[in-house]
Amino acid sequence: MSRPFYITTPIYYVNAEPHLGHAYTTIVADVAARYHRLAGDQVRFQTGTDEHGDKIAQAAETRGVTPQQYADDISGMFRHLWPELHITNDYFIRTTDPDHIEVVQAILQKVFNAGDIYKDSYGGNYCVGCERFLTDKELVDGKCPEHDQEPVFIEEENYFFRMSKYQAALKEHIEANPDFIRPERYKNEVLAMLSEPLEDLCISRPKSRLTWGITLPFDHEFVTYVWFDALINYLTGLGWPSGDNFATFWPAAQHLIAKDILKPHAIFWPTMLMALAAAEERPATDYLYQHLNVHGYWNVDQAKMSKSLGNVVRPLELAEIYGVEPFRYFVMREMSFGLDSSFSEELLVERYNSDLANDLGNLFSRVLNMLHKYREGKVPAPGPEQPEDTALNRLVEAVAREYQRENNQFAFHKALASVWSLMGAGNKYVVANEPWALAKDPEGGPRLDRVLHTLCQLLASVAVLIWPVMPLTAEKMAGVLGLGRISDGMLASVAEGGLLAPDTQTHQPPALFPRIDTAKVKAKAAKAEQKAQPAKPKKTKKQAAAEPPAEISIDEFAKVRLKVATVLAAEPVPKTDKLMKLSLDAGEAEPRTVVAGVAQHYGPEELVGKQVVIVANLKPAKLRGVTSQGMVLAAVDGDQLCVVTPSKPSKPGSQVR
Ligand code: ME8
Repeated sequence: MSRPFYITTPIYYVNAEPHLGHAYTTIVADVAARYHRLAGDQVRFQTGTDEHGDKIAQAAETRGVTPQQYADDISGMFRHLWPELHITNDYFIRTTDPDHIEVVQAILQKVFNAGDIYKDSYGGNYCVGCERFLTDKELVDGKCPEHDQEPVFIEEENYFFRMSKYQAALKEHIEANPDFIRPERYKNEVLAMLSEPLEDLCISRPKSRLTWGITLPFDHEFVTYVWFDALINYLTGLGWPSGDNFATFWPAAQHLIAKDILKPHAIFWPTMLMALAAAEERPATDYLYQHLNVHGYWNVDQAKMSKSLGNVVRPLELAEIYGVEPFRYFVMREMSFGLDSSFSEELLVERYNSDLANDLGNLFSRVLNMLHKYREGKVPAPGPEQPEDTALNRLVEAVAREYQRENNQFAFHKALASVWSLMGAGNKYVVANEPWALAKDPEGGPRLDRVLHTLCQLLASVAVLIWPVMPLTAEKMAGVLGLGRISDGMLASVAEGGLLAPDTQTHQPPALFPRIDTAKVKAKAAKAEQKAQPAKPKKTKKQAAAEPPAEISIDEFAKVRLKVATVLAAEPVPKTDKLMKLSLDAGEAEPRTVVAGVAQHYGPEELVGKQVVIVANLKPAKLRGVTSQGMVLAAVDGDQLCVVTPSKPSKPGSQVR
């Protein structure tokens, strides 16, 4: 029977370009969607972008464009990235879509009319990064631990959602439905949050402070809080409050997020849904989602991915070098769903060579080459069955069951490990049965038929099972095996066995995953970098400095991000007499370190407190073991050097144009 399945990703903020983290979540959602299609379920998969709020308004201002222009630009990057990664979302939502604005206002009005939204005055610590007020308990050393930033104290009149009213009911629901939030560690985290009294949620911002948001329908002086706006996207995309999609898919809703946004999804959202149900005089279960699936964080080479560290992993760059499918396979196999994982290109290459080139690629070409050599590429009718054939067939059935069990619980890494156990078993079976010896044995014909038949069936099963993760590879395998297209609902046939009819004509196998020569990859990357920067005739440093620069266009100049920064600390870099290590406040979440060649012209005490102008988007570089994240501008007159400073004190982070 076809069951509905609705899967969503977070809608991503448009204040940053898509990176590995966004790609991972969206690939997981895609694998879940494809897996359910393969299982014959009726699937809807939604992703999109979150476009209102302080963060976006600030990012747009830094770029000197309107928030809408800015949002259009970055939202477009997300929208266009997904097909490149073979993502098959059915819908892409933007919180600036007119229908979404209408839905948010309608829900606000309903909850307000029911008395669950009220006006009050509130003072609290607001973190711009989180876009919410933080409780004292959440602060670590007075800072937001997520953004390592001191919150700003804000006191003002605002509207509040009576979240506390639903605390007990939510706790009860989670306890009665242990897989409402999964894996379990996150359920426990949420129950721990709920063991303390919940405060009501501030859900508005006065327009005097923020205009980039949805106006409250009952008070036009305010816009709604970004989370109240964003979470509702999951309903808007289905056409709430009516229509077929809403009726079919909302009862089967599952959300997918990383641990960073657990609280909004596990506490704000279900209590909002309970309030909506109460306003409509319906049971809460009519509105509560089925599961919240929470994954861990990707770190890069053991560190948190961040722009300032310059270690942001761009999915398309990897996909271009290694192929989209190996990239999808790697992230799905490498990360244990729910736990953090560390990304490195070396690990990707290792997995590619061992799992894809060796295990899968070799077994595939080995079996098909034998089939062509001994049976003209035709799948033979099976000869009599022996215990080891039965054992291998049983293993395929068992793997198909385990695969479903693990995938249904979002343990995709386990499902893949289980499929890969078939490759090991297949190879062992080849070695044990020695088809090459059977081919020489005049009596070996029926046994060889059985062995080749069993191996072909195994490969056909593998092709179907890997389809959600590597659809093109799966289709290629299916084409070569004469299985035809892999279609919705095909999963059931794997457990039943016999995907290939006797006499099916197969084709010569292509090399599915040619081994990667790591040295070649490095050379290719270096070449690509060279290509990106047109070769210039080599000049001595002096020549270069003496020559006037060629003309540049305004667009080229616009690529250089110049900012005002205040020197927080300065110290000479050991073992050099020119370099000074500066810690700068450039109006960002964390201070920046910049190494400047000013030590012969300034003492540290002359620099601390001074304002300087920096090139903020210069690629980080290591100077004498210190990573420098930018460059300080200075006027050079012969041997004299003086740093450039704004003529009036300016806010750190101000753009210099
Ligand atoms: O929070 N590892 O948007 P966002 C794994 N707009 N996943 C990561 C990651 C990492 N290092 N970094 C980001 C928002 N992600 C809100 C959501 S939903 C109603 C509103 C992924 O752009 C992961 O899915 O900050 C995480 O939850 C999400 O990006 C946060 O995206």
